[in-house]
Amino acid sequence: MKSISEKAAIAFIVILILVLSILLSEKQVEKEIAYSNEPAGPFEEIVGLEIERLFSGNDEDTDGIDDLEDIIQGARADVENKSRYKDAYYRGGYPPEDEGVCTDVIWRAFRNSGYELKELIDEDIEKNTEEYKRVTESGGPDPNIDFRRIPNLVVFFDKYAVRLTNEILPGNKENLYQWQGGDIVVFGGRIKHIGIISDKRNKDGVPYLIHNSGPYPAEEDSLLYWNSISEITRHYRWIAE
Ligand SMILES: [Ca+2]
Repeated sequence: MKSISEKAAIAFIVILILVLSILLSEKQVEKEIAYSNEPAGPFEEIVGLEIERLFSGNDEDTDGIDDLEDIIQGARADVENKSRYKDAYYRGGYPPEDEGVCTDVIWRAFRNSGYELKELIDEDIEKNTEEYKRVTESGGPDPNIDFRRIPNLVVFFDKYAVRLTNEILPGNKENLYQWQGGDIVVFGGRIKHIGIISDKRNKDGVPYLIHNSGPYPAEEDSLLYWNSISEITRHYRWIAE
């Protein structure tokens, strides 16, 4: 049988252990709170890749805005206009303002920059019909639709625009500098498609795509996605001579 002093000593030790464990657990909570309240250091911030902007150096419609910027704004206007995707043939060539397909984003963007793409393409087709396989295969020029067909745009831009890399390397400044707002991109794989490159970029520096793949035109971070489903076969820049 333990004496009273022994019982008191055991009770004291038990209480001491309890007090110490409570103090230690409070210290741990304090430490965790302090850790979670720590401000993010400079290395934890997500900073987008800065890519220098490039311009054409030409202002065709003399509105004080560079051609490439005008092309972006014209494509963006089609997005804001919510032109419903509708693939149809129109007498006179131009679809109504509230309708369009991917190629309609292109001539609308160019019109905003001071270039009437339909006239330029129709004129070239008239002079050099044999160069346009899509035209010869359909029995000859048809100004009602020729400027809205991707194969014809490719022949035209191959001749009159600057061809650039089709490769996109996320995070690679040198590569992404070659992708500038106002450029034109053609997807020639499984799904034939065309769009305008935006001046807006994701955090890896990959530019957004302004295009109409239905139901409405959009400006979105989908350049790599589109390249994965229908590879890029052309990348152009319109530099007026
Ligand atoms: Ca301009």
